[in-house]
Amino acid sequence: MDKFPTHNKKLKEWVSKMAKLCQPDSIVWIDGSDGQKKQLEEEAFATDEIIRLNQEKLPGCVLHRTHPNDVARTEHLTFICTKKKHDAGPNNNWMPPATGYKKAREIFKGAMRGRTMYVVPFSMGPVGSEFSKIGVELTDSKYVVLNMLIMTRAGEAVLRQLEKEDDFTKCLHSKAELDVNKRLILHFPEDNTIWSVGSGYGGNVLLGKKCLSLRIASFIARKEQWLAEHMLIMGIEEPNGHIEYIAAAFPSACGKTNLAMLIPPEGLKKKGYRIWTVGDDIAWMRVDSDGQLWAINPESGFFGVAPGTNSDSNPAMVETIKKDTIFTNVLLKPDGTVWWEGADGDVPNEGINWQGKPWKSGMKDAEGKPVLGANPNARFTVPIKNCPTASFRLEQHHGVPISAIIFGGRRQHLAPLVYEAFNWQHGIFVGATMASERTAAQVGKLGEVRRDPMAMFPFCGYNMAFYFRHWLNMGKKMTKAPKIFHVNWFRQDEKGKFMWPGFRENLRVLEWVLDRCSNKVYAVKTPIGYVPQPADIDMTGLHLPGDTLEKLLEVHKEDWLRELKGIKEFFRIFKKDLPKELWQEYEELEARLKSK
Ligand code: OXD
Ligand code: MN
Repeated sequence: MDKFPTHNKKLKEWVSKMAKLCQPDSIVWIDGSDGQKKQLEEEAFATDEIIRLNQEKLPGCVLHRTHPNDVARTEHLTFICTKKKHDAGPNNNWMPPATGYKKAREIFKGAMRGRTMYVVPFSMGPVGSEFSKIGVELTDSKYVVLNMLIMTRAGEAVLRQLEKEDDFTKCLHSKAELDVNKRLILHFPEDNTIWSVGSGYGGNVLLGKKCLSLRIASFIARKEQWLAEHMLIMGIEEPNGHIEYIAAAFPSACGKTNLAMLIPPEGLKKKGYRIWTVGDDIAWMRVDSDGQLWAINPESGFFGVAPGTNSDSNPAMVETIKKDTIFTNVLLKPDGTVWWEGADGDVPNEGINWQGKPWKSGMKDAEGKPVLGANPNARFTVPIKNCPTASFRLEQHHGVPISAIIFGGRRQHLAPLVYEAFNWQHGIFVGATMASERTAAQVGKLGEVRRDPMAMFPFCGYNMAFYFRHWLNMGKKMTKAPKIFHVNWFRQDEKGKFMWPGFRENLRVLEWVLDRCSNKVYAVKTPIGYVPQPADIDMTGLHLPGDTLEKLLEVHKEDWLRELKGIKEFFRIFKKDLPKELWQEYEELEARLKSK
């Protein structure tokens, strides 16, 4: 057995036990040094696990391709293993812990033979902050180690912290055979343990992200009275230097990353706003002694979707990924740079596509469908500190105070551009009834509504009815709770055209949100909440035809009455567990919609 660079008995025993199960040829402890990272990269280049990109044009950048059957999170293979099924709730796949361990043990047994087991001690949040949680991931993938070194604070400093505190999430990962039939992503919140086997895709294997920071953390957060949320965090600096911070939850692929680092539109530039990015995916929030909600981003990197990222949709990200980036499943160009559908510049004539096959622009498959250069879920992994809008408070142990919480979804007609909840309890109802409609880009019935409360439906590590109760309770702990809003960037006109340009123009809506937080503007009371008066949205430099803005803000009672049916159906899946306050909000909304 290799030497242990730790005195932590629990850690030593666990690593030994897992090594006995997986039988790696050797064990390497990750110290977080540049030298060790370089060595890992060299080894991975030698086996083509990663490919070195053009170092003049993309310094420090590499490319990785995952197995073609392993390109996204596999929710149907993701389980919460609690003793009681009721604790996992109707929102999760469930297995008893003993069954989960048994099934996965079969796959883990000997899975690391001929491989190295890397021990990655990592901290979610600044090392030593009261907000932070420690995990240790054991993995046989160099790609995972290299990603963890970006996405988390990993290495020596965390081991030192583990000499002071004993508590850590035990994360075990093996690629095993990358066989979809032998793939499981198991969470054991009662044991603070995650076992992931048979996958090499980020969301399934970077265990600090969705698995620890959302599923396990949400379970812990309920016990410890804080919130672990699928939210971006951004600061909006006014010309006088004052910065207000907001947290916002949107379902996956609704533009959180773009919003978190937006560059003000031309028309608003003269006002002197600056955006500071704290995080693009996850927020951990606590009530402090001042009665306010304070947030940190537990991650230290972005794991963003490449397709569609360009100088229009996200100029700050285009800058960010010019160096030190791991690209996954994008097109490799002949000059050793990369491309994806919706990237800047011309479509390249040729390259090697995400499956490692020769590719030519305009190529069609046997059925006449376009062959993509990049996988639609192709990603980049990059340190937040590369981002020109990175907040100077990223390393502050205390985080940032949150003035507003924004929920959002993708609704073609129903929801207006923005509205404000009447109060905390009503805001929880707004979050709990969040939904998105399927677009042509997704498999399934067009326009079908998928409920995704607080954007946490795939990530809440326990019964979501208890989660709603927890949110309601958190409101009572605050003397100055954030105001809650809902936005919809995706309303369409009769012809199916988006009415709002989105992207950087969204700052106009955030400006109204902040004005409401500081009681600067009046709003119109409607049955669903407070809606802006059109004149209060600054439209300088943005011309929308005719009465588009008025239309974007309209509340159609008939549509909302229809929506109530969907809400009722959804609430019913939680049976008696659903907090009565949410039914009360439902009834009050119905009454408001039915009154003249
Ligand atoms: C997601 C992600 O799927 O952030 O939500 O990757
Ligand atoms: Mn996400």
